[in-house]
Amino acid sequence: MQLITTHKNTDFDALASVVAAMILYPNAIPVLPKIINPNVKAFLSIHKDLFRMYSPGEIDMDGVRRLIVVDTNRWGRLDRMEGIKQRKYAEIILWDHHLNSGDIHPTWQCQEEMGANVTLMIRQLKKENKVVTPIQATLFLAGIYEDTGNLMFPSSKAEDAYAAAYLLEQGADLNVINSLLRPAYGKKQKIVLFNMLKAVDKVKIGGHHVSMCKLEIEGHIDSLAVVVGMYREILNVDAAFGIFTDKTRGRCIIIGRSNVDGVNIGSVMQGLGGGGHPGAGSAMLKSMNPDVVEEMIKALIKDDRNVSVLIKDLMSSPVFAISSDTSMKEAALLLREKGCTGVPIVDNGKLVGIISRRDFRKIKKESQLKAPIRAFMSTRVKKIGPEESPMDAARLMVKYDIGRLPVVEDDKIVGIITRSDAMNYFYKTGSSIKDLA
Ligand SMILES: [Mn+2]
Repeated sequence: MQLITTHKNTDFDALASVVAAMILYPNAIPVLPKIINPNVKAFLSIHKDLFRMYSPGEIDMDGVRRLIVVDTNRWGRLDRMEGIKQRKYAEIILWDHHLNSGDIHPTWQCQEEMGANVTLMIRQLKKENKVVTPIQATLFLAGIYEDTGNLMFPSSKAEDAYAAAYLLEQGADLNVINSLLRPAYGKKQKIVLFNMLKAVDKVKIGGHHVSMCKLEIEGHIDSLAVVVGMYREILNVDAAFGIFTDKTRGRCIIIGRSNVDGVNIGSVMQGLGGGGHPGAGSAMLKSMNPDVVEEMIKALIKDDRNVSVLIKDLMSSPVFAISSDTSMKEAALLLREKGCTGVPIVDNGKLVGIISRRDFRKIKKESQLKAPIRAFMSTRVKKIGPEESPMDAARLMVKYDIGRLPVVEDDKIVGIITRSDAMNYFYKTGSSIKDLA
């Protein structure tokens, strides 16, 4: 006997992957965990006749020769598959788009970083010339949209978009997808959101604005993830976490949402024993003090940031600088010679100002060319620290319309970052974009 299964809290990507596996492995029986996301449950109850799913209780696990696992690489996320884990002779096939280390060691695997797992499986369906019906295409596309945040999560790949286009060609119905993915936002959720907004706590971690909210809830509340997503959007922070303690059930649910590369929710949640993607994820802990959970999250974000790019990695150094007693004429010649539009002014190692081409417009008489630049330079210099993020630099550049930011540590200039440095980082072009300053 062959089984197909996926992770608990089954979402659309997981269900889509199970259905795709049913096409690829026509003799395998699909088994879903008991706990399924509410919108997936609603979809299945409407399409019961089309997608016959089994529960682990209905299966004689001793007869399983082959297990096909989709959308997770950890035994702990499967439902009642311990029997197969223990037995060594079952063949295990893995389809997964999470690159984190799992404890499922498959006989064969397709494991690749992708926005949605079903994208990997669509690649195989196309390769084998399998027909995808409009209903299957609709489900697959719901999986892609949900896991990639409508292709807007930074984890989305070009292949996800190609797969989405292919599914639209196969007749995926966007009206159905809209109603499937519409968040279940009702009265209960509204109360939670209002309470969260009353208890706002913002911190800055490694250049990112992060909001943590600790809240007590009573009993199960659907769609807490949707509420945390709305909370993040309303506060307009880079990342938000909801730490929900449910005393009646003695557990703590942690849900995170992020909009930036520097805060990877998936790895934070993995550190808490849960899982997810760079943009979204969750974890469940047994009766934990929420203050401790908050500290753990902060530490995990900091840990993770060690591998992400900071200003000090992008800046140029040493910095070409001139002293404030340089004459305007000399400064103009130096700027032309170096081909730059501005230069920091440093006296005795200290940044005292910046002179840029536009400051030369202040010159009214020729005699002023002999004056020292200190009379014309801008002294209110916007600067940035070496530990801040490229996004922080980009924000300052856009807000103040400046092309370069001196990087300052303990009053000393340690580097300079230009608009093109920041642009090259964001577009990962590697080639130089002409300085727009
Ligand atoms: Mn997935």
